[in-house]
Amino acid sequence: MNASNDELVTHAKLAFDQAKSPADLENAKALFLGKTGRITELMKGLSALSVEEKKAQGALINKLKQGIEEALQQRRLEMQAAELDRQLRAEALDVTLPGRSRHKGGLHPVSMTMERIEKVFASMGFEVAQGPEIETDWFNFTALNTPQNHPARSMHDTFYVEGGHLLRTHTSPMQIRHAVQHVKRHKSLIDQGLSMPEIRVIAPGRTYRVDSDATHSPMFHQCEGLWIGEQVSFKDLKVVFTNFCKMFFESEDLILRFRPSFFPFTEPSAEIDIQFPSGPLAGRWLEVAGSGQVHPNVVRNMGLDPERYIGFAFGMGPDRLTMLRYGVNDLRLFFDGDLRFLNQFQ
Ligand code: 2NL
Repeated sequence: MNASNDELVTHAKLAFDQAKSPADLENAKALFLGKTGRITELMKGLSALSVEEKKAQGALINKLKQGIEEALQQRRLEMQAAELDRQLRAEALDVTLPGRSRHKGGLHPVSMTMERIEKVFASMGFEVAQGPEIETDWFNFTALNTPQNHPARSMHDTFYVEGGHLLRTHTSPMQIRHAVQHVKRHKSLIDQGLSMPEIRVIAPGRTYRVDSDATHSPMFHQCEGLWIGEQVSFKDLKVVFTNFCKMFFESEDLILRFRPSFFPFTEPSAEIDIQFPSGPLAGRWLEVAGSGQVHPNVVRNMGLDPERYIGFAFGMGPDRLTMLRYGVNDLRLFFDGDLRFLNQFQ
């Protein structure tokens, strides 16, 4: 044993301190404690010594080994502490920073109109139908008495998808589906010749047409209504729709006009116009809906006898109603998603 051996622990400490990572440290450890490390070399040297000297030197080497192992362990702990410190710093929160504000969401103005329409019609006993936006030719056109050669069925007017399906061009298919279900549900009553409960439903939702300008969007909204029974007349249509307009526009001060028109699914048919005698919209007739007595062919396609069941239907555009209610002049503003516009309705 000589001076350089005495300094072995100091050298090891230095090497361990210089290690920058746990991998470095393992390499440094091998230099001293590994198979060909300094301590092992010293051990090998013992074999040439006498028993007495082996004992003395062996004890010394063990002490060196212990010293090196302690230095190693100390450095390991140091590294762990440094790593923990680094992690804590990386994850540290500066609690003095201002918080991130959360933007409050809100309903789209057209959704507000849809909810308003649903509420008003619910107050008059109407259910709300649901149904698919991708429809069959039968539910969208054929069941609604729209002939094969009708322009609404052309490629220029309707979005066709694969498999003979199409994007619904109105919400009427939901009402046909609803009516068919209703008739199924009451089949035993009907088969016995008894009176079926009336169908009273509205169908709000998205609809699609090949059309795009300041007043037409390829996707737009519609809300239709249907009332079928044995005594339902045009007078009921007038009452229901007048009530609706007064409740929707929150005004008793408006007049309605039913102007003769044509739709394949109703006969007779009428456009419904309203006029406000006062206020910002005063003096102009505003088209708000199409309507009519449900065509006998359509009643038959619901599974009902048109000699016994009769009723009315109407269809309106919630996008346009929203424009009227809030004085918006470009339909496209509803679908651009510009928050400067949308936030004004919150
Ligand atoms: C319009 C025209 C209308 C209907 C929709 C309808 C639905 C069934 C049976 C018969 Cl299930 N008719 N819907 C009737 C007349 C007019 O809408 O211009 N809407 C904006």
